[in-house]
Amino acid sequence: MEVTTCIDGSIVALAGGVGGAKLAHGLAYHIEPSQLTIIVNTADDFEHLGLHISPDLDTVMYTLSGLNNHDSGWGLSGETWNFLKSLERLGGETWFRLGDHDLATHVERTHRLGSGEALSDITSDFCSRLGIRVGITPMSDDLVKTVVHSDKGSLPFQDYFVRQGCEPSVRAFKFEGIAAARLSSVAREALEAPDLQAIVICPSNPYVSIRPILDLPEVSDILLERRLPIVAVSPIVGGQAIKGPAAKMMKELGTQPSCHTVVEHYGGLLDGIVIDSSDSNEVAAIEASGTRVMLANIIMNSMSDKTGLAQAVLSFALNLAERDLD
Ligand code: FO1
Repeated sequence: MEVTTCIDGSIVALAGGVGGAKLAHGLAYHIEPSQLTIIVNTADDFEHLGLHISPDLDTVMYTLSGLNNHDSGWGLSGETWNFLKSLERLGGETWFRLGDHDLATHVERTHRLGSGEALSDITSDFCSRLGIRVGITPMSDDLVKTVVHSDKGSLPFQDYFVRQGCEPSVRAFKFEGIAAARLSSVAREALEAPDLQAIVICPSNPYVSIRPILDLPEVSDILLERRLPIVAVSPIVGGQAIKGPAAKMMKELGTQPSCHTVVEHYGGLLDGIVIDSSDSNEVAAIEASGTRVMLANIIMNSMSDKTGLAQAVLSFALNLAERDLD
């Protein structure tokens, strides 16, 4: 991975699945590998067919290693589905699609967890074996489980998201285990690093991908203590989610799908937000609430979209640091 921007210090990115992985991929292009840590949501991890699945960690890991499936965003490119077909023949559960190659990740991870290895150590070993040099770490080595409270009752996250295709109307989200969960040590070190320059909140779902990371008890303490620019990229463009159910969730939770709603969700945490140039009509209202806005092309279809957006986010964050936080 080529490093093109000279950043005098380290950067932490908070990420969920596909959108987060894309921006993280762009950031990795500009930052020395040892200076970038991506803290990934694990509240949508679950056990399936006896396997521990960490969907967001795998999406980030596959994307940064260039192995990801570009169409779906999750899983591996060139995947085959023999395991799933054979499972179906035996009457097994096939609603969660595990490809043959992807299966190896879950089997090996589950095996190592069973031998007592921590999820963060397994992740860092997988990353180095896949040639990834930036830090990718789960938010926690402790189990946190997202439960979706909906008009169809309380649902485990993957049941809501994949099995029911985000069809139920959401009322609230609970992150079981969050109060007792500790940050992974790699995540803690990155957030406490003396040379940390900025925290980037990737364009992931604010409710179910970023919120669990922010709700870890230690994270709120660290963010309050450190006077560092926190900059988000909107997952919403033109009132629609770039991918996934974020806009649908906003409506169901009684708000308008907009970049402003993203800022309000983060409740004063953000120093800046990057929104799409087509949403310039939102600038005044967001800035009136005290958050600086940068306009950019935030839809990432190509590698140059990813690196271009990452470059814009980094200069915005570093500029905010110089101007406001001295
Ligand atoms: N998402 C789907 O919509 N359907 C699937 O069958 C599916 C399988 C899957 C397998 C492994 C993996 O790592 C991710 C997978 N995802 C699937 C993605 C996924 O669960 C969600 O995108 C995230 O949890 C939300 O960030």
